[in-house]
Amino acid sequence: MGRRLQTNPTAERALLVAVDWRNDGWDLESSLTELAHLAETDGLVVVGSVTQRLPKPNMTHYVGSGKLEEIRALKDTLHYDVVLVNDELSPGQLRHLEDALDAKVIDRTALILDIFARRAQTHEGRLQVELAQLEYRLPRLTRMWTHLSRQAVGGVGLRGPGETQLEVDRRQARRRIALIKSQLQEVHRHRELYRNRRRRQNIPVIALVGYTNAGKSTLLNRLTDAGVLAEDKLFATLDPTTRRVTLPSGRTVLMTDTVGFIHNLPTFLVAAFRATLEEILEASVIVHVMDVTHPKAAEQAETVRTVLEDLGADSRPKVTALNKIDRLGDGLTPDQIAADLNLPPTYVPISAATGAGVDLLLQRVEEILTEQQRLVPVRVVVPYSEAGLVDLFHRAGKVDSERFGEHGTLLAGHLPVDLLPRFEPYRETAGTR
Ligand SMILES: Nc1nc2c(ncn2[C@@H]2O[C@H](COP(=O)(O)OP(=O)(O)OP(=O)(O)O)[C@@H](O)[C@H]2O)c(=O)[nH]1
Ligand SMILES: [Mg+2]
Repeated sequence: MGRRLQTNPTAERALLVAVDWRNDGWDLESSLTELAHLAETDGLVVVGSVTQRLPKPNMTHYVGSGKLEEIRALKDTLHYDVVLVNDELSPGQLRHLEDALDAKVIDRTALILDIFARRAQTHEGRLQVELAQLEYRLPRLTRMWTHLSRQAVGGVGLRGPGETQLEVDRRQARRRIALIKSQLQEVHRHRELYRNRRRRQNIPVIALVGYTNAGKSTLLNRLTDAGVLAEDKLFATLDPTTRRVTLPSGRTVLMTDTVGFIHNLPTFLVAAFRATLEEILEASVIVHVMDVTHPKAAEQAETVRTVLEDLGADSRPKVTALNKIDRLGDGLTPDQIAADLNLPPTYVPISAATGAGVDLLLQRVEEILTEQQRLVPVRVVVPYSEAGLVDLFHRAGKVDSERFGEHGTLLAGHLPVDLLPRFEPYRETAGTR
């Protein structure tokens, strides 16, 4: 399983530990390969793996006691420094496991957070990661405290793990969380201003979404000289990048590359990145980039669908880019893959690496945009509290008549298809005049 890069002698040695208990379509092997890939991305060297089939993880130390012994014994032969657990552990499991193994234990969530912390470059990205880290650590502060006292470091504040100190730590963490949240609000206010400006300019936004490592950044780089970091690592991109792209007709759109998705992404992490991900909701078209050469392509696509649904973006028009076709061996065609995946016919096979199919993809995007901008007749009564919508109607549509009624501004005219949902609550029905 997994690649075992043994190049860096100072790198920490990690033992992967996984309980096989989920029935979500991911076999243990693929799940472990992904964990190994995450570990390598974080600079660890994977020295082995231990697995166990259980109906569900052991409440106390994740694996059963026999396995626990086995893992402990492996320390003498594998000399691991870190035990990497394939699930998110409860604070209790984490503590018991560390005590039993006398080794550093990192769960999948902490590993992903660690990678995120390395990747975050923008002010917003850093704040989001710190928020997620604090929320992850808050319930686990007890562990960190006993950990320190066990090492008998001594010194200030370490003379006996009193409840008081623990409370101080928790209070500090909560205060910091509140502070970060208010700073993030400020950042989002700015983002909103920027978004409004963008809306006024009426430049359509195309969002690249997909599982981590699918090739989103490579595609953006292919289409522009974005210079976004693209590499065979998970979560290479954390901060969104937006670039202008020219479509075949010469028309300009904005294309945004965002953080990749992964299965079993902890909900608080999605929550921390929500604002960034909500950029996707602004998109006129979503391009779902898939790595068709991945053995778990179908499960990855399912993850992407679920996250989009959580974000409320599942109704946006979507094109699926079946990427990395240059790596498809003989025999398997993109059409067969699409059929296996039950994809709607709006897919385009591409290679972001060679550029094959990319023009067709842009053409497809353009067709959707054109359809969205098709004008349809509409009558609405916009409440006076929603003056912005009246403005939008004038800007983006064609107004035939405008009246000021008891319930709001009555507008009749034509609107582009993609704006209809925003006016839906105010579509005129009998009796609202
Ligand atoms: N052979 C081949 N490799 C590709 C193609 N597109 C991307 N890759 C490789 O796949 C790896 C991941 O590409 P990225 O563009 O970083 O993927 P991403 O979707 O941005 O990943 P994250 O930012 O981690 O979510 C890199 O090693 C790319 O070189 C392709 O069309 N063909
Ligand atoms: Mg990327």
